[in-house]
Amino acid sequence: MSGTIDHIGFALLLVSSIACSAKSDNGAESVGPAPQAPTVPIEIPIYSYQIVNAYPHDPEAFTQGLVFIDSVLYEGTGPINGRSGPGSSIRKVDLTTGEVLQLHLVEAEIFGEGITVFLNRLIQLTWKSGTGFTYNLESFEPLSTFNYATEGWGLTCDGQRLIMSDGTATLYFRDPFTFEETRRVTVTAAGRDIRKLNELEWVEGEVYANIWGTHTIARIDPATGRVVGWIDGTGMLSDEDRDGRRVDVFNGIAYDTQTKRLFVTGKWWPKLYEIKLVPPSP
Ligand SMILES: [Ca+2]
Repeated sequence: MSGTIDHIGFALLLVSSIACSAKSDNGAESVGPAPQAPTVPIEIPIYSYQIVNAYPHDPEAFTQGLVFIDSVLYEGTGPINGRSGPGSSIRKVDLTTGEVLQLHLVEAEIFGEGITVFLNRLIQLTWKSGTGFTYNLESFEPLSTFNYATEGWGLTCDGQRLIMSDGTATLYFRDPFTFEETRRVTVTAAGRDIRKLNELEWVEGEVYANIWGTHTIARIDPATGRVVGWIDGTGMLSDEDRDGRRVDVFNGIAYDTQTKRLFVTGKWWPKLYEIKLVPPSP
């Protein structure tokens, strides 16, 4: 979606057991026994990262979707100014140089959002138009459209199903041929809904999701919707790369299944990073 960085701290996402006193219906403090605590504490590991490689990234790209498949980086962008008007696109990008190798601009009134690839098609969501587009993966020739009732934010594919976010805490699973919804799941951490799920990536059986407005990626169990890990991307874009630049939120995750490389970037970021996750110290 559009907008500039707001400073929702990562701490807001660090959901842990919350101590609260029980209240009766009339608001009086209950003096009865405390609710049963879980027998196993809920601990969600927080991964940090190590930068393996830093590559140039088009600082005009308002990144909404990122996919790496068969050695090609595909990127979907929103309007150049991040709000409305022209510039939404799908593009093939040379990973190492950042050069845009192929570009398809969508109509100026369309706000491009997440993208994914299924078979020989690239699929693109739009923010508020309720319409998605499919393209020939090689030529970017438009093939068809489909409709949905929610906003469109992030999109990925597990090989059999499309998985979509709409800015809420819900992930929608859709048939990749008919685009019909087949199931949905609410994403939670320690029992609390995790909203503003944005760009998505299917990584080794989990869904990775940028949380809009934060430096955080959630690692989600697609079966239960539970967050099984956080990735704290704080500090990735250096002060030097931010200096004097217009940059927006951390957004864009791509995974190369062949080499197991993980790529991340952000809207208008001048860099795209290959990162390695660093588990928390025991
Ligand atoms: Ca992605």
